[in-house]
Amino acid sequence: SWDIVKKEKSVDMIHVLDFPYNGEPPRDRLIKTPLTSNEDHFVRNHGGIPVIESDKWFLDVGGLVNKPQRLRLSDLQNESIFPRQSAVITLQCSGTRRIEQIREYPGEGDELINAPWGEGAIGTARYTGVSLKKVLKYCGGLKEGAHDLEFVGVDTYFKKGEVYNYVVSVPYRKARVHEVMLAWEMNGKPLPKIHGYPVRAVVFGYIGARSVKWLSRINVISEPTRAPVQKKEYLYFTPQIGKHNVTYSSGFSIQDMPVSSAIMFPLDKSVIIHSGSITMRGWAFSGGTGGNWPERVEVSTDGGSIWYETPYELLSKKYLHAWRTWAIDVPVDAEGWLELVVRCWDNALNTQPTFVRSTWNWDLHVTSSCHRIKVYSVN
Ligand code: MTE
Ligand code: MO
Repeated sequence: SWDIVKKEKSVDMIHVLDFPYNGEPPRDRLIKTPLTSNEDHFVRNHGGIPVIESDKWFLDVGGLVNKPQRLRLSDLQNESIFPRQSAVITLQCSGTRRIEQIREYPGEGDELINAPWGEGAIGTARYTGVSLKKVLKYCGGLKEGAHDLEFVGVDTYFKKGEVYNYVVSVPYRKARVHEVMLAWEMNGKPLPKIHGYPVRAVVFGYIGARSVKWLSRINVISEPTRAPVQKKEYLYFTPQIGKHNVTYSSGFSIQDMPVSSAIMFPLDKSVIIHSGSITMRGWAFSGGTGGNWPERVEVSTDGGSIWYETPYELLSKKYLHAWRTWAIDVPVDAEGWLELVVRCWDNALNTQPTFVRSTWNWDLHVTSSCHRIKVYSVN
């Protein structure tokens, strides 16, 4: 798999885990362009990188559908059967900014699973493929009791001595509104191997974990899958839960990504020599179903007393399921250590928790509190 990493990813990716390979791009570069290049897009893997030949690949669609089908890539790409779907989508791992929760309290989770992500486990690309709803229609529609869609990846991973396939599910209502795509193109190029070649699911506005790469099978089922990734991972626990008292059923399955944001420039702990204003840059994103968007991004240089609204955005709101990158020159008189903060409001007036500790949870998911860094100001 290192050959694939070397070929498909930028040389200066930050390796969050070496095996399974997990990487995020350098902070300052990620937000320079509204669309993330394939080379710079973060990678999150649970196991190895399968190498699949596209002409040998097929997708089985079964379970609670009237006419189960085996589809090849050429079937999915046949536009007389399936119209194309193309959309600009931000994928965000639920582990983004986990490092802040680790600093607060490391928890006792499985470190192979709990990669110590910074602010770069997020990326935005144009994906092209077909809407899963059309594929299910082609399979004769759903049978009575159909409620969830189970996605099976061909990759395997090890946990506590057992071998599993990567399997998760999403509710059918997500596909009903055309927010699940079976994608074979990323930014106009065939999906890179590391991102799921030849076909992956892309689930808009959900945590990245549901967007299964190297897709091999879709089962229509009556309730969320019992597969371990669904039942034992990506659960949201109360702050009282830890390894000593965890019952997996007490956590709920994380699906929608809430509003969040991050400062990508300047870097934490840097010294800034300036003459009255400093530049801040970063991203803001709001997931969910039906499309929420970052409506307002505000920054503070005093830990969150006075806020300044960022004046411009680099990616238009016409992309309902994409992030917004922002930049601002904020006035600064003070010398010495400053606490820079960002917070975002989405169109539904959701905003971010104030501190990391407000939403600390045992598996260290969804660090969506206001992002805070410290810089030393020399005026
Ligand atoms: N699909 C498979 N088959 N195996 C995986 O390990 N990881 C998931 C998801 N799909 C995973 C997967 C997680 S947790 C995330 S965040 C996204 O893929 C990351 O997608 P990317 O690597 O293309 O950025
Ligand atoms: Mo993830």
